[in-house]
Amino acid sequence: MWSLAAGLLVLVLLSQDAWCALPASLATGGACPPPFTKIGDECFYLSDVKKNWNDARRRCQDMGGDLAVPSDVPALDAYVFGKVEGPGVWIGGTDQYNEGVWNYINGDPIKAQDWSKSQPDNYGGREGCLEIRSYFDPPVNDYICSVEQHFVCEIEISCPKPFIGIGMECFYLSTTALSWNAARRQCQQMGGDLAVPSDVKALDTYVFANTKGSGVWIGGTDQYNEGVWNYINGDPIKAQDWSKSQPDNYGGREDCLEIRSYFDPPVNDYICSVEQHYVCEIQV
Ligand SMILES: [Ca+2]
Ligand SMILES: [Ca+2]
Ligand SMILES: [Ca+2]
Ligand SMILES: [Ca+2]
Repeated sequence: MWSLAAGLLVLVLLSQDAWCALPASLATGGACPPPFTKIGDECFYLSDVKKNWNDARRRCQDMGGDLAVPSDVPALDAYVFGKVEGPGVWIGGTDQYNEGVWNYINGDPIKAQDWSKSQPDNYGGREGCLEIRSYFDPPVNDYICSVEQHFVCEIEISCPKPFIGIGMECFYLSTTALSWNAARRQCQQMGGDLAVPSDVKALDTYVFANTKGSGVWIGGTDQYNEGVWNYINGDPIKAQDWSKSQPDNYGGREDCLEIRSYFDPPVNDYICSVEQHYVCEIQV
């Protein structure tokens, strides 16, 4: 009985708090999960099939996303109509439940400058769904929901607290200082590991805006194989991320990977036993 109650409590806590969705900022880099493509700082998928607006929305939701809410309509328009002829492609807006009230499906307003001239016009009294139209400029138009046409889905990643999204990755910057090995154990206890950032510069910007330390551990070491540097998941460390003349194994005793606030690029090998802040990453 106790375990059932505890389990329910955990479920309640998780659903209320720990797993609340944090939209990731893609502004500084990161990849989108396939088959989504990064456009600007968002992840979109242009369908290869045609569906009416409601079925299109369900298809996007089945993929873990929803119909697109583009922050940059002209950029999405350029992408879409480089791939399909159109003429119309569904995106995420509708007034079918509240005639004449237009917003994106997430509640965001539709920018006045994105609407095509004299749209939305609810033409024929039966246009309830949002599309971009190839020969309209600006391209946003209200159109007949039942028409089957291509559509654009969008996905956002969510990071479990206390992780935050940078690009398509979820990181946690520690509030305490530990040696590299202790830091790694701590990250693993949180369900992750030390960070393997796909965009070191983006992580660097975030980290040194949020900590005063000069060095911060990330996930790489040559302590088991001197001079052989990779991230702990086996990924190579990009040459352009290493600070000038690093790794230098200074004093013959630098075996752990850090980013350093006053190095640019920031990646450096440093003394594993030094206690400093660290960045964990969790896979989602
Ligand atoms: Ca309408
Ligand atoms: Ca219209
Ligand atoms: Ca070394
Ligand atoms: Ca060094």
